[in-house]
Amino acid sequence: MNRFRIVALLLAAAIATRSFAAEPPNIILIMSDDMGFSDLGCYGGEISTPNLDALAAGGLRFTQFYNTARCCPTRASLLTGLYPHQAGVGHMMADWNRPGYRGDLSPQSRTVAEVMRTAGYRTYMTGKWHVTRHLGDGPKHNWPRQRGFDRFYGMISGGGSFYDPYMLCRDNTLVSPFADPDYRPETYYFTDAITDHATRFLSDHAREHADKPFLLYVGYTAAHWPMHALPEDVAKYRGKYDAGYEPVRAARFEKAAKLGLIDPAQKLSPAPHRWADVKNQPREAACMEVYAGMVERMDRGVGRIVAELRRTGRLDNTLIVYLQDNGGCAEGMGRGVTKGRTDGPRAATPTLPPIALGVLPSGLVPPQTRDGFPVRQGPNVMPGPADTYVAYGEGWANVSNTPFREYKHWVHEGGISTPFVVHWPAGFAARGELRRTAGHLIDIAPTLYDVAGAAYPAGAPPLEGRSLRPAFADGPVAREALFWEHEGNRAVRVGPWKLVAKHGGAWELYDIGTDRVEANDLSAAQPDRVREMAARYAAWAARAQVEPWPVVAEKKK
Ligand SMILES: [Ca+2]
Repeated sequence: MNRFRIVALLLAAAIATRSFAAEPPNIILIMSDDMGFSDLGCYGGEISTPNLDALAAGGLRFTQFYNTARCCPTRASLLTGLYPHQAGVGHMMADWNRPGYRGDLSPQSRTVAEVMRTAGYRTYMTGKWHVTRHLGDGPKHNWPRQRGFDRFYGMISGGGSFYDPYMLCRDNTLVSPFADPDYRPETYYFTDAITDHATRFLSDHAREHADKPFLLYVGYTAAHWPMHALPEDVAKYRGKYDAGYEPVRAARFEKAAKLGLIDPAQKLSPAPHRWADVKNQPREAACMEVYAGMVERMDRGVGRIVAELRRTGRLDNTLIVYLQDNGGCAEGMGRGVTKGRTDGPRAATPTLPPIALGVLPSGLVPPQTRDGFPVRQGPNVMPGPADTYVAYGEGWANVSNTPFREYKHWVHEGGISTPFVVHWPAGFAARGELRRTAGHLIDIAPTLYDVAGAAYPAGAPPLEGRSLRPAFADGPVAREALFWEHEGNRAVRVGPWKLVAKHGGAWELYDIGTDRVEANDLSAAQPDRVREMAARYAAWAARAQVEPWPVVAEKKK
């Protein structure tokens, strides 16, 4: 046998082994911010989201996937596979010196990045972090690089201007968006900056680490307030929302039912506002036009990430997951008369001194733009540009959450229900199918460790969720119960049954299988079930470091 033949045989053997050994998939987690169940086209919405729709068509959509109703707790849970209080982030970023409420990821928890690294993965993150109270000059033990990510570009804090983001950071260094030698776009817009860095990390990976799998976590801030969108993105939606909430909600209901995502036998939840009662309808319609533009820009970013995977030959064996961190947001940021802020149109010329490009933004709601225009808030501000800072309001949040009740903060279905799109051509055969098994953020870490063959360290707090991999093949995912607590709003779900209460309110009992809009409270009819589920909730709350709301801060010694 000559040398060439031996080499050829060895090569053939290597190729054969390669094709039979299941290579661990690359993983991309994409999470968007403050969006509702029905915003995406593939979940019933009218907003154009062809790229996420394509992932859904080529993969799976879960119909009953849950988050934890708020930014920080969701991110803490996603990163650790624990309930948020167990990860030290039971509320937001304040430190109340109680184990469940440190405003900082617990040192005992292990992030997905830390664990996936031990399985040979390279780890990248772009976008919103929001799981530490230590911003700016504080200690960085809970910044992305210290919690397992090889590279990071994004926002350490939880929100800010899309044109001049607050606490913007590359790896371990805060940067001004306008004085960053490594990134000089023509127009700075945070959603694009997140996408540009995601694709940059992917192409660098293909060039420098082609032998390793990767984990990429993309935390878009679309479509969290402020309503900031580029004019060309808003233009497409001009006039589209002039008829108000009701027709959009009805159309979404009909489409989501047709897609099989909701049960048409159920009714829409009650609407909080009538369009006819809205005083400034042009401004209100503009809020949704801008929101839609923000979502579409984010979707285009997803398309660019997918294109980069395709270009580098990695699309087939990449597990892509898309979800949202909480339901549509009814917060009133900048919508009413706001002290010290200008309402109404912009002045013809700047009225304040400009801010040097190298200076870091001074806050979540900046007082002015770089070029000297005061940032306007109030009931007459038309949203979109950099010198405005308003939310889209309760009426549209209710539309986003069609057909469910309540919003971000609450643990009724409108607060905690999210689309969950899974795409992994090499991982399962199903295309465009729905999965009706309930799932929760706590399931994501175990799913990743399952598909990657990563070992979760024995000494770390036990994972709370289940691998969803059986559901990819339409099998069952066994579990006893799911739990929620945020600001005293609380819930437990066992099978189709959900026991839920608002802070200070009595338990309500619903059969989610037939009544996911939570219209028909069965608590009076089934007191035994209420008692049994309430006891389960109490046992979980005690185990998971949940404190009664409002949490009383423990004095520091
Ligand atoms: Ca959020």
